Amino acid sequence: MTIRRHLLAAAALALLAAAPLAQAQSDTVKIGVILPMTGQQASTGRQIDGAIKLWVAQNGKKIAGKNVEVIVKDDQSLPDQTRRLAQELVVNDKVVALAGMGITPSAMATAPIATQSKTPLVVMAAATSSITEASPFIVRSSFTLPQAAVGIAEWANKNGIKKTVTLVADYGPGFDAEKYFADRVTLNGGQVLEKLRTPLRAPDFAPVLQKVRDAKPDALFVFLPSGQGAAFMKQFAERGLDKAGIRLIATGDVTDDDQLADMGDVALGVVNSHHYSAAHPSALNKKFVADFMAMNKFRPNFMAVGGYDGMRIIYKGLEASKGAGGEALLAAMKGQVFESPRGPVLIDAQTRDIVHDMYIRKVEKKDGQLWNVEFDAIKAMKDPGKQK
Ligand code: VNL
Repeated sequence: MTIRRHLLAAAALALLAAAPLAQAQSDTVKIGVILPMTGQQASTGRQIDGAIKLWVAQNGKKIAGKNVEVIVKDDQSLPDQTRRLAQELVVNDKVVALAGMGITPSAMATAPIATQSKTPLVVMAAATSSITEASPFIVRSSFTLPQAAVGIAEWANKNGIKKTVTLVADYGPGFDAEKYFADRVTLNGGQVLEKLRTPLRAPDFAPVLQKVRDAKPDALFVFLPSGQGAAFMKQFAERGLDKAGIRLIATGDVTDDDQLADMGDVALGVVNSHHYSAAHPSALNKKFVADFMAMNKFRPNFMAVGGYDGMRIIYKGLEASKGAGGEALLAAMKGQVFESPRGPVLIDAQTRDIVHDMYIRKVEKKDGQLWNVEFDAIKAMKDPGKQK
């Protein structure tokens, strides 16, 4: 009995203590960002975190008269952690929006929390097509693998590449890349000799590269998540596949701007497709790259742009909703049209997915540095994964 009374008193005290706090908090809108700041996908976390800092420095911490607070949590790209952190951010911190999501399994683990709590979740990195279908509260600022894979498949068909082998990371975005590349090249008369996969965690490229060598395709198509490109390129060169006349084509995840400088000349001439290049020749992008590098001391990649644009979607959404979350914020995120450092962008109101230009690029050296130089584009591309 005494214990019970004691507990009740403690609970009442806690509530009392929370009341003025809750009031003070109503002047603050919180945004909860979950990123892999450590572990295998740390480069993605570092890029998005750098972009968020830049966005806040440029756009301030006040929206509709309220203070904005961005809370960044590290999930080490472990989906159980992502889910736990999302729950804490919603229940304890009362965030109006969730954001981040370095890999597809993290986004999938968080989707039910977004739905149940009616909290908009802005996916800034993960890129499996089906993510936006996992919750009506998900909005995507990154891209989709079907968008990237179809772009390079069409280029291959038009450029005399007949026989291909595919190599992808063995999970959601890899399955999308493999399927949409293979479907498109075969539709246009090309051939896929073999479909190879490597594990997301600690991949070993040696055995699959031997299989590629034996299959003797005209080209190898590769998708690997951001951060694995440099290790892959090194092995591709060490095993002499470039010398064996096997052309390398890829999604831009592999020729990641963040790692391109470390890849060396093996990357030269690699044709790939993606939605963002640090060399995109617009005034807005030049300013974005210069400001990002001045602040963070490294080159922004496509992950940084997903983070930057995701903040734009949240900020403009909150301006329209006057700081409210839930359905009001979600509605204000849908249908946004704006110029991104990547080019023109639309958040499709129906699918909540991103519509943008998909560029065909070639790795070239300029002023001693490697860049993805855009030379063609498929304009205003919707996610082919949604057009079933
Ligand atoms: C994903 C897709 C992750 C593309 C990536 O890098 C990437 C994903 C971490 O959906 O998990 O480049």
